[in-house]
Amino acid sequence: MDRTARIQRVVEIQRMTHAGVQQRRLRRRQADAAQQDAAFRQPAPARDDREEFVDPRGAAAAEHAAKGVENVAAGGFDGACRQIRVAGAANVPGQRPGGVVGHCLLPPVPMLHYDAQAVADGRTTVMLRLYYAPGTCALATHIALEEAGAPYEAVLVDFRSQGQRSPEYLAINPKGRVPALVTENGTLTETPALLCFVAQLFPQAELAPFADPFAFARVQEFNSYLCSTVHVAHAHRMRGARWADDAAAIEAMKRKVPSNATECYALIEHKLLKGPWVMGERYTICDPYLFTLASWIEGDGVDTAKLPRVMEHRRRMLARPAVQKAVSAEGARIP
Ligand SMILES: N[C@@H](CCC(=O)N[C@@H](CS)C(=O)NCC(=O)O)C(=O)O
Repeated sequence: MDRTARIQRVVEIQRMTHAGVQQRRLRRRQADAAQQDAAFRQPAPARDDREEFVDPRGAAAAEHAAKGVENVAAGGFDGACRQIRVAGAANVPGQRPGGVVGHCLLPPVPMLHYDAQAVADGRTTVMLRLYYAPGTCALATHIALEEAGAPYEAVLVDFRSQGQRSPEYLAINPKGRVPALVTENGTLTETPALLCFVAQLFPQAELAPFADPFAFARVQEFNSYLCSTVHVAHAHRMRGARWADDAAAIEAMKRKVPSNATECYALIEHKLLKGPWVMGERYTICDPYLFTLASWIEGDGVDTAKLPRVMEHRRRMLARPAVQKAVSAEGARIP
């Protein structure tokens, strides 16, 4: 065997070993996912208002399982070489199957495999599942999933019947809130975390500047502000009972919403929103989040005439196909 042949043989052995490890990891993850899937696909109680919790794909999935159709997954993160490949070109326009579509500059993350074509064909149930209620903060993640071309399904949680507090939903998200994102590795909550997860999982969509620690910290800074301050200021309008039992105190908190929200949006208008997108020239995961929370400001009693840049950002967002798709899928009303 000459030197070239020997090198080729070594490379081939390494490739096969790597593939074997990947296969075993994949099977383990699929078993975990199937277990979790089975738990929340339990039939809903015989109550009409709980029907939203019956996963529409449940029947199809059960049918596939009965036929022994295996989940097919062949793309995703390659933790070792820190590259991201796609199995099918379906969610990455212009990319050939198996092509490297991006580089993950962060430490290797657990492998996650999604085959958009297999999902589309119904050969697999391996996908992301977003629990949402229309027009809530879950819209931000919904938009990000659309922007990323992610294989996902959106499952409605019916707030009118207090679905977020039903035992079925609490089994998925014990916080009793939306959004919740069910992944192969477990269920994630908290919008900034979900947005970051989507951006990292689909790096080809370039939804966050992962390569630049400072720029990425700015993204986190902005989204943390929306989550911990802006959203909370808004929540005092309808969810005052979280903080007080006394009716007068709840009313007092409600009265404070317009001034608190106005203060938050003045800061965004004058200091934080760089334009045209939140972080400047590049669209990031800050944009769907701002868009979502800013769709509440009229209801919060904020004078939108004083926020021309925030309003322009909202219009700019509405022109994006991904935003239109998520908004119309939810039937969300954007003023
Ligand atoms: N910090 C959480 C907040 C989640 C949250 O409060 N969601 C609201 C909708 S915008 C909700 O589910 N409310 C239901 C309730 O309070 O019962 C996040 O950013 O994801």
